[in-house]
Amino acid sequence: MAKPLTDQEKKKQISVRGLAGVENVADLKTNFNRHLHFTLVKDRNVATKRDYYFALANTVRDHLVGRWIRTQQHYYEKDPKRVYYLSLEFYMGRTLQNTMVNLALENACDEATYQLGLDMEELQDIEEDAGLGNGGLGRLAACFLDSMASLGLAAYGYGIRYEFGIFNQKIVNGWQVEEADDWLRYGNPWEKARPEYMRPVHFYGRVDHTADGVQWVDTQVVLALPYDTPVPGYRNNIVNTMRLWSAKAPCDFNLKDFNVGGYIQAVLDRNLAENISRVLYPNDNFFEGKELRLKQEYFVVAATLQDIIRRFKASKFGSTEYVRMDLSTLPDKVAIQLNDTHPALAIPELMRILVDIEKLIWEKAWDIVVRTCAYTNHTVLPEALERWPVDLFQNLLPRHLEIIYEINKRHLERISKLYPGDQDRLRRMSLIEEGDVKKINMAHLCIVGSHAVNGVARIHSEIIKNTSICTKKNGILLGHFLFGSNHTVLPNLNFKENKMKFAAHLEEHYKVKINPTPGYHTAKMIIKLITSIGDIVNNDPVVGDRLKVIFLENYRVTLAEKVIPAADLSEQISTAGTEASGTGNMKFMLNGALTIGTMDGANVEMAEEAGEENLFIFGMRVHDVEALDKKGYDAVSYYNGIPELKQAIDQISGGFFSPTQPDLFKDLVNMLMHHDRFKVFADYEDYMKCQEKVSALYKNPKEWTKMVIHNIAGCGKFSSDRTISEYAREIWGMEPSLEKIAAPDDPR
Ligand code: D6G
Repeated sequence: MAKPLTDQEKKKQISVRGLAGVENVADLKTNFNRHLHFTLVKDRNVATKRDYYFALANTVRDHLVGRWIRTQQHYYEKDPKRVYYLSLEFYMGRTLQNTMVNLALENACDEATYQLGLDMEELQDIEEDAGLGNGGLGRLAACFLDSMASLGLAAYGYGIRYEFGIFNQKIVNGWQVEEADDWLRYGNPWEKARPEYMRPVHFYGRVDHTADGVQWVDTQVVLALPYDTPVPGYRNNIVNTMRLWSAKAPCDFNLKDFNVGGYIQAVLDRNLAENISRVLYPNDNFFEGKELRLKQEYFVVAATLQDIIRRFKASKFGSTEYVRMDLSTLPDKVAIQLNDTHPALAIPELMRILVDIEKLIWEKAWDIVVRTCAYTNHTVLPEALERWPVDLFQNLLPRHLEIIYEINKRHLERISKLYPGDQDRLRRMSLIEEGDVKKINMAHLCIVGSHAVNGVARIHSEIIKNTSICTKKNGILLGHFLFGSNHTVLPNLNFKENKMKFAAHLEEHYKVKINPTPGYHTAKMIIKLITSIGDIVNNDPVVGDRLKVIFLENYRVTLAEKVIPAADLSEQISTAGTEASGTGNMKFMLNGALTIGTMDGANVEMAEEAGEENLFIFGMRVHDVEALDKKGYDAVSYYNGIPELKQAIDQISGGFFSPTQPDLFKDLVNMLMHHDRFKVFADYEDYMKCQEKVSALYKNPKEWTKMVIHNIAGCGKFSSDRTISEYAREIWGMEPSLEKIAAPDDPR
């Protein structure tokens, strides 16, 4: 408990806190004590700080409940078009502060906790981050949910309630070690389980083609149990829903043999079915073709589509005779946004529902699917693109494979009509890639099955454009982040290596195998290199206190909130054409850091908005990179031609930073010299020159500040509210609104 303040300190604090609302404060205190007593079953003699956090969280949550129910009633009443944001990741971070801010309760809660002798910030720090994402893609989904609620859209986030989110990173002797992120250990005050809305999801089995139509039979069933989390809009009384599915084994799971040994084993095996929602794959921009991941992707899609159709049929509009007959008006009332290809199975699954279950003819069903679905592409890196082996599909989702083949057949027929004899084009655009292992290209499936495809920054869309791809530039929650709330977007610093320990933990306890493989070896070595350079630089008497090299352990939403506002210079230095957008770049810009960066991703538009002269731009443009590719990139010639570069590389490979293991970084240097896809040496000289400019300007605070002001002033465009307004109008056919709905009576 915080030390009580003196009267004088108290007076000062109250005047700083301003108008907390005396009545509100008294109610909050009463409710806080009520929750401590009735919900947590504690008194103040035995309550821990965590109990106080839970009491506060529950007190604040009470203010959401009426708004949440009201909003959902309002949607049933008005029956607007609904948008469903399907994502394998929602990186929400913490919820308490954001909720208090959006409900305008922050000052009153601060005062109430203060009067109770508690320190609100200290309590807020107890909340676990909901780390159900790797970085940008997941954080974007979280920002979007918030903006959709603030803009009054009838929106739903649908995903998976992973029991373990992104691992906790520990640095031990300079190396990364992972720890399981047991974020639900103490319970989650923000979610509400809804076992009454449980849905079956089928796997495996075989397909029967009968006179009555197609049937997928002999399947294994796993139940999807929804947990609802409220998503409040900014002071508009709207509370939308994020529904995350958790896997539950059915009661009769594996209970075929009724002898005792069989029974015990069957109960123990329930874990296997429930593994589906056990853990978030820590893959950022990297595709790992594991069956468990494919199960996760189908699990979320199958459960969500059942829910969407159930809600559509229950709506005023959907329950009319005509609509019940053929679902052809679904796209008028439902928009489904696919966050990358991860939920791409929504396309064949919706086809299966419409054709096999609702008995629509193929053409009609296909028209509904395409008009309902839209797809956002997040990366051009080939190693990130999802390409599932056909064999895996054949076994796990045999009916979906048939449907994908049929989609492809019709797609290729169309192309051959448009481009007769163009075999190469057919091969390029096919959903099925031939080769040693036949694979399904999920990006192609999404493009064919959607009415809108968008990239996340202008330059990114230009790179991926070939069909009807448009741009919806990424955005971030501006106001919220400036207030220091949890709605930050992570810069691209995800450290995914050495998952050995975590993998072993999962294997031992849950028989889940994840592959902690060499894909991340390089990144792991880079972390070790950074910490090793830190060891040398930070102990150098000549350098002294002027420079410290620190690798920030366990970078996550809450740490980003501390680091970003403190930074002067933001390094956004991806080789042009490799970073789709980035969102950390925007966040630094908003918080007064200047950017040193390449003309890549959203940097391009940041330079446009703030004026190119107000950023430190260096390096190759996309066309330079392409030209260099044609010519052939030769790292060795840069190494030989630039003495400082040569010295740095020689020090790394010669053991200057790893005296006890001189060869430690040899492989890393070898990669840079001979297999560097990112061609970083080609940008080196220009980067160093640009850093000289940064240093010179830093000595001139007046000029520096002027640049900062231009940057902050140019940030408006990077708001996720702006992004969502564009999605709503141009893709979903919905109109954003800043109107409030009526407030309910808050708890007294
Ligand atoms: C949320 C809020 C609750 C609502 C429930 C089901 O838990 O008030 O009743 O969702 O909403 P639908 O799935 O029926 O729209």
